Amino acid sequence: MSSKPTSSHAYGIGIIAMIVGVSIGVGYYQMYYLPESLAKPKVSEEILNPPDKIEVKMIKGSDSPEQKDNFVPKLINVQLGVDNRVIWTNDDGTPHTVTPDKPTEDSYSGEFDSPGVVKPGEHYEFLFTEAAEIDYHCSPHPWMKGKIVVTKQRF
Ligand SMILES: [Cu+2]
Repeated sequence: MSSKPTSSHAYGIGIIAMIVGVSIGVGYYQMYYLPESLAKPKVSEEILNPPDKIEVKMIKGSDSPEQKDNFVPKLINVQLGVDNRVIWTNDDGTPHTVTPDKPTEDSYSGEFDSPGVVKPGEHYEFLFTEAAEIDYHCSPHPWMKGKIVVTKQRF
């Protein structure tokens, strides 16, 4: 039997210290962790640095509506963590754009849309970080059409 008055006093201080500690923790979580986690989604390392990439060419003569092929390949199947970086290169002699049929945004990379035109010899690059299905075209040449299907890794 040893219930000295000092031990219950120490117990009270312990409780107060714990309450202070928890509220500092909650405050820290709300001030720093929460805004940061809301601003940018967590994206895995494999998706941020995929081992492979996909190249789409805007081939010569794409500016002609008579020509069947323009964005080559027309349909691309993108796998997150494998080849989710896509590069469009303009091999034609006319400026083109990569424009989604309807506004499309990736939560990490932002708006999918080439800023202005892609001049001959230049390219537009985009890192897809989430599943999506996007139909796109070239705005000065609406007969130029392509499709992107982004899926999760299949294993
Ligand atoms: Cu074009």
